[in-house]
Amino acid sequence: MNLHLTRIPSRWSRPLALVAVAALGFFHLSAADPVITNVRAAQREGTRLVDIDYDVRDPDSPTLQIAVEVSDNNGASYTVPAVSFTGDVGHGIRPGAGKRITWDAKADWPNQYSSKVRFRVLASDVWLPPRGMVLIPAGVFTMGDDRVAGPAHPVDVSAFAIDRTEVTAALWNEVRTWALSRGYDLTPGGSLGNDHPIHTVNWFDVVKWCNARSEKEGLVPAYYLDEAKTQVYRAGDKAPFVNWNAGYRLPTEAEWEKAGRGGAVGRLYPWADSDDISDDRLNYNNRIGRTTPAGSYAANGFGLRDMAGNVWEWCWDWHAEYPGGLVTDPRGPASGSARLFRGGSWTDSAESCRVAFRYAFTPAYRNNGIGFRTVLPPGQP
Ligand SMILES: [Ca+2]
Ligand SMILES: [Ca+2]
Repeated sequence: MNLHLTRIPSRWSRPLALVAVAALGFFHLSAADPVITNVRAAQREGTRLVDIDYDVRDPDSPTLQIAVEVSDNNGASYTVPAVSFTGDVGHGIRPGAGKRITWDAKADWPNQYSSKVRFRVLASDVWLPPRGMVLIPAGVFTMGDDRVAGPAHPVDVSAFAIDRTEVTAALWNEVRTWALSRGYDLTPGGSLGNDHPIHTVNWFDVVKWCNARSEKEGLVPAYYLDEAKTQVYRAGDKAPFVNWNAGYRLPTEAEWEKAGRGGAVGRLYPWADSDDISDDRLNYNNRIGRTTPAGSYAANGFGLRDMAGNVWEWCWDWHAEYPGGLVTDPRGPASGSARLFRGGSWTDSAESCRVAFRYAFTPAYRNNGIGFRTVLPPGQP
């Protein structure tokens, strides 16, 4: 543990802080814990920025979650409201030496000075989904509903993360802008504004966009033109090959329905307390006559919004009849003529918004009632 005291330049009328140091920590879970060593901290001269250096090793985890906590009482408690960190902190940090985090103390802790500041760096190898996504636990659920689209049958689904809301126009545009100069052909789509869901995007558009989102974030893309998965799918209308344990992709129909049910059993809609529908639960049936901003209605049991209504959501699968018995991670048939979408839209009836309701159309179809959300397999940095 090192301690550095830094004299603040005189132009600072209320000198900030100082200092330093250290610590380590961990949480962990997989076979080998991450271990943090060699933590050093120093205030950058003439500024209220603090550089926190550390090394972290973990032989069996490609990436880690790193957090920092700040104490102003020599480590008795770590309660300084510090959030303005940049550098090797947060999600997807690769183990290694010479990591650096910078804390903007001016932003978080203005006009403070203390000689009792300590930093604690924490590492976890438990995978957590990125901001805006929810981790859906592995396990069996009952897919289908004999009242809607049956037969109801047990499906075992591996864990996955899924977007809390439909993909918004803002996110669509951010990724599309990045992607257009990198070999992607992506439609502008349509929307009523940045916080509304993107719509008027066909199945090919959204699959390519998933790849663009992955590449933009440094993830391995999910969709390829070739079976060897060397040629990333970026343009044209294809039925791509899939790396199921890579970056962003569409949910399978089973993943979508499991997410949509929110952990509830035997319900018609994504809410657990009733089989009734009402205008305050979702945007449907032309009650409003347009999309609403993504996430305008209450979340289901998994914290997901608009799983019923607003816009339909494309899924991976070609349409086919359900099998009868237990299936594990079903992905639909290898070929077909129509791709599924789920959940109903702002213009559709209550029946279409039931969580087991299935609808499918040619993948080239675009409509102002169809959008999507993405999933991400666990373990992706
Ligand atoms: Ca580990
Ligand atoms: Ca929806």
